[in-house]
Amino acid sequence: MEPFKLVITGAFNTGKSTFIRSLSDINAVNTDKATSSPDEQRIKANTTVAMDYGRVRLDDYTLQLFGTPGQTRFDFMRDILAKNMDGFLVLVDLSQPATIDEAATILAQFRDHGEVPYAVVANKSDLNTVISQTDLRQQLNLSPEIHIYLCTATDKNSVREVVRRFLRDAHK
Ligand SMILES: Nc1nc2c(ncn2[C@@H]2O[C@H](COP(=O)(O)OP(=O)(O)O)[C@@H](O)[C@H]2O)c(=O)[nH]1
Ligand SMILES: [Mg+2]
Repeated sequence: MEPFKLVITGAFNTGKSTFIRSLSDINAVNTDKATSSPDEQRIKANTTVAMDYGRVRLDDYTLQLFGTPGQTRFDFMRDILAKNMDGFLVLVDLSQPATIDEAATILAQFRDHGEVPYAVVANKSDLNTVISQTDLRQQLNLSPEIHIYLCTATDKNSVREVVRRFLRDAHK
């Protein structure tokens, strides 16, 4: 079977690079550089500037994983990475409401790339959440058939389970 091209997107610091690192069978390719703005430096020292890349065999699938940069100034990379994708996951952090506004923008951008399966991943489920899944669904204006999966990207099993469920739900 052809590899399934899965794009992992979402706002700055939602856990995209971690998600790919946890899932990939190969050493994930990472393009993190030192963060440049003081606002970002307060949050983390490094940030993805071009892409993350990983690859994984999962059940009957071979997945190629592409992670996008989070900051809006790298928006153009999202369009490049979205070309010919077979599906995408948008990560949000329910303890950081701003990541949801950003997810709405990203969803709009990715939907323009054609009809492929997608889902929302509520990452960092080990942290306190300030927003409920119901509010998340409402804020993103998600139709009922779009799934929201809870995830802890630092936990390999959690990430594998999310992707398994996504593939299963996408191919129903
Ligand atoms: N507590 C917790 N921290 C996480 C989780 N996923 C990622 N992180 C942390 O969040 C920070 C940002 O992760 P990173 O993968 O660089 O985010 P990216 O900007 O979306 O690529 C890092 O410090 C990660 O260790 C999670 O599920 N739980
Ligand atoms: Mg990153």
